[in-house]
Amino acid sequence: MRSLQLLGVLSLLLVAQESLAFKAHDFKTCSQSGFCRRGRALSARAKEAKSSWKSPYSVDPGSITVASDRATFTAGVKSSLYPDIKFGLELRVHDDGVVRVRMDEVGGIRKRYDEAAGWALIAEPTVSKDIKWTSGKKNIRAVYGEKKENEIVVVFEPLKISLLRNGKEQVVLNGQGLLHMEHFRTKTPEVTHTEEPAAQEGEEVIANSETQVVIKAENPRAWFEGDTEDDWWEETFSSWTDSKPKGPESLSLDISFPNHGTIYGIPQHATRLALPTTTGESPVFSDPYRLYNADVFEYLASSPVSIYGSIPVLHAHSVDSTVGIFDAVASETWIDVGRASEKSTETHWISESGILDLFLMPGPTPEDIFRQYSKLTGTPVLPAHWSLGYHQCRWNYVSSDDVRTVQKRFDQDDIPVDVFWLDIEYSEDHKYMIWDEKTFPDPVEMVNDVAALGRKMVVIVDPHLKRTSNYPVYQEASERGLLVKTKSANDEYEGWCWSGSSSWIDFFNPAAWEWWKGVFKTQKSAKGWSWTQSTEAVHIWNDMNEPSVFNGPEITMPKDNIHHGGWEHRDVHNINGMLFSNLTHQAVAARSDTPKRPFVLTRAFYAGSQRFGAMWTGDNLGTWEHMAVNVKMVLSINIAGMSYAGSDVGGFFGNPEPDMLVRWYQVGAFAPFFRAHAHIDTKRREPFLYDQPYKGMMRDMLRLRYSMLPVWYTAFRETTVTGVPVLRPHYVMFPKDPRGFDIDDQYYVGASGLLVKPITAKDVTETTVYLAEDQVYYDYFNHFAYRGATKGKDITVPAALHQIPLFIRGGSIVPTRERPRRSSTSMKNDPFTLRVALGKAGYARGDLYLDDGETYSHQKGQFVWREFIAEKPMKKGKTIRISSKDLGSAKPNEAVDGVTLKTFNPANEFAKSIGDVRVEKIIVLGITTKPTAVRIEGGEDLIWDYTPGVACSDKKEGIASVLTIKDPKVLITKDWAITIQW
Ligand code: NBV
Repeated sequence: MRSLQLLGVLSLLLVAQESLAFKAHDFKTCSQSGFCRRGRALSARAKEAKSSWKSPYSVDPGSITVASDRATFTAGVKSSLYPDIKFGLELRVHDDGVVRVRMDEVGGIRKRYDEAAGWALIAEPTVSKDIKWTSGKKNIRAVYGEKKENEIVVVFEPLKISLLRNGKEQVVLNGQGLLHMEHFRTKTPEVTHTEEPAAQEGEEVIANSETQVVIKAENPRAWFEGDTEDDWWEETFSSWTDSKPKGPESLSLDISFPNHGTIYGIPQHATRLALPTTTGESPVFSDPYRLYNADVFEYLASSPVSIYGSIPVLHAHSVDSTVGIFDAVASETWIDVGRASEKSTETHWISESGILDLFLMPGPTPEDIFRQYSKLTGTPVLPAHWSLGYHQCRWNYVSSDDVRTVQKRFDQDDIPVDVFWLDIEYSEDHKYMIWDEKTFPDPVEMVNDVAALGRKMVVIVDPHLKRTSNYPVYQEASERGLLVKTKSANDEYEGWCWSGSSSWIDFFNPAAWEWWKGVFKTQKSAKGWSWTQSTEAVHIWNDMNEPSVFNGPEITMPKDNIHHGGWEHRDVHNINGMLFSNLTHQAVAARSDTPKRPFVLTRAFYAGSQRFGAMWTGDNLGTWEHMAVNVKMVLSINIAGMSYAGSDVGGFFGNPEPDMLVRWYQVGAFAPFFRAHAHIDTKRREPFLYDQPYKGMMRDMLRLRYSMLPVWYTAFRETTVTGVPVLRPHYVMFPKDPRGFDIDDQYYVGASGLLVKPITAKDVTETTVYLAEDQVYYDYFNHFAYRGATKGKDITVPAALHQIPLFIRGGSIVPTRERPRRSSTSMKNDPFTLRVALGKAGYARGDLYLDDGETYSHQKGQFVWREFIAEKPMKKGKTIRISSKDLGSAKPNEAVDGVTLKTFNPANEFAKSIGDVRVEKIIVLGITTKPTAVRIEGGEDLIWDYTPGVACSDKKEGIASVLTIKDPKVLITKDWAITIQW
């Protein structure tokens, strides 16, 4: 009986996978997507027409109205092609210099979707108080900024919008005349789809890919719109037909960066961090980058094809300027990237629907862009501390005893782990939250057994609900009318997914929100079904939320499905997945009396998703190229605001050889989110299953990660305040160094000074690492001091299988906790080690942030935030002073996560709870000669030893001198100073 059921499950899996298997023809290319084809054709006509091309759009100067806030103006816009159609343009300058440009059709026969920004933004931005628009005959302009360095100019005819800094163009909209907002229209009788069209006099037959359309031969708009009503009213792809009841409504816009040769962003694509071109002489990719959240089976390792998530944010970068744009659009969008010259980039954005709602971020540095972008869409949430540990997942741990055994094996081998995960097979018939009693007869006890050792569980909850009367979650959603509807707007949409015939909750419907929160309550509730077979140690994994629909067009929902408010799925597609993780995050937070920080992993995401948890790069392959591109993808998602990211360690598909798995643990240990995961068909590959030396190498990497949890947590603190990402690529660290612009295989971890280059190729024994500055860099493990150069320098470093190239930048102090433990929770009272990596001038600094790691008490001032400084005190002779002081009091409002404290009490309850925690060791790298004494300032002499070697100020390279202070007798929460004397 059991085996028959198992066979059933397996055959369902096979069928599902068969229908999912990546074949290029499962997903549209630009030429198969009507509006993208139209957009590219428009740009081709413009190119061909060269200088005679003129945008038909212009501002009506008489219509300009400056609002009472003085920062906003509105104006009427017309297209000479359609004199009767009215468009409205609105520009406003925010208090941080960001310019918001909105354009919509006015008084049209329908309304364009205008709510994308509403879901992405944290609040309505405040406008600048010192803007003065000056309107002339040809343009309207405003000069602003602290030094009046910024200028925004709107030229009336043809419409062109430019953002300048110090007179230099930074961002130009419609400079190439590709702006086109297709207005709503009624299907005209002469446009008919016929099987065998007969041409009448004055008409010709034009064939497009799928249909044949008869149109009037003389079409004065053809120079701009093309000759055919190409897929205006209906579109077919493979066996699907999109009914397109609203007709054409796409939006095309060229956005140029005349002084920026490199661009980054618009994740998610499997490609380099610095985006390769898609147009021009010899484009790297022939299709534009696509943003259309999609479950792409076995995605390619180098491709502009859209995958699970979309963040329409782009950075344009050059040695003297970084600017950014955020295009708040939720519909399918394609972006062409071309280089006008080595130092100038042209992009062309083509979206299927929605208004134009574009934010121009003036920079001028990458850090400014992060600040400006996170002021709009929020900073990442501070994760629970335990969630920065190691996560062990596979599809699937098959029973509660399996989970217990895996936990035991980790402990037997002293391998640290914090979280065990359950994939879809825990559930009965894929009815999520309903345990399969045969295999998980005692779920609460199982979770308690895991929690008893200080660990958590993450359980998958997919968005597809099995349509069956014995699934209360579906039943309630259906009865309350909370499900996405078909195009008729009356019937529940039914699609096929893991649970067979399924429906999807419409999270655009506010009525779904409270109900979903109720579902996650662990106590019985009178209001509806709740997950009583769960505990507060259970956190949630939201997969398949693109949404993935096995039998849908492009493995997702039909675009003409209807959401709350009557919007079509096409209008909201890229936001849909974010709402699922948003509400799950809220639901998990709301289930406990003392709210605890939820952990929610999402596969689909949008701008703003950083507020709700972590993402991962989906179903990667166990190949070296996927390992390499996943590092770049995690960097890309970091600079787009979502720091909490990682990829499946080991590769989801395939059975990695042990050496590959070791390298993958190195990649994972230096990703913000560190989870091993594997497909159901793969062999088990938990680290304890391997022979030496591999097992030891993986354990070492895991222990290294755990020792560095203070670094990760401190880096996350910073991103919750500044938005500067946890992983920082070279252009972020050294924006003026062009040699670093293309580097995406090495990066820095927060402001810690750690520089890492994970090895992502087989049989490597050494590698080159680029040092962008004249500074000393110490090998983390053997203390070899390398010396960079002002113009940058490549160094060759050892990188055998057990080694990950990891360096401390001179000038940094890195706090770690080095006692091997079985999980992060057992480290709460562990002592710290400080690595003081003296910079070339003999100075170093670092910081450390700690709190209880799981509640929100840090927002009420329950935290410890310390600054460590090593310096030569002036006029005090030959001394180095290493000190620790409280940072929270200095910057209470900048401490963490939306804290608005006026004062901060360094002796708060949390600080007291770790009052005994010591610094157990201080390692000082690069002092010049052997000291004569090391003592606590104003106190006793300390025990130390010294190995001579290269000093921080030396030009020569070699093993650095190391001073080890064994038990400095200082506490982590207290102020102290230690002097090293000669
Ligand atoms: O739930 C099963 C898998 C999951 O393991 C994986 O991580 C997700 O990305 N899921 C996709 C569905 C099917 C994959 C073939």
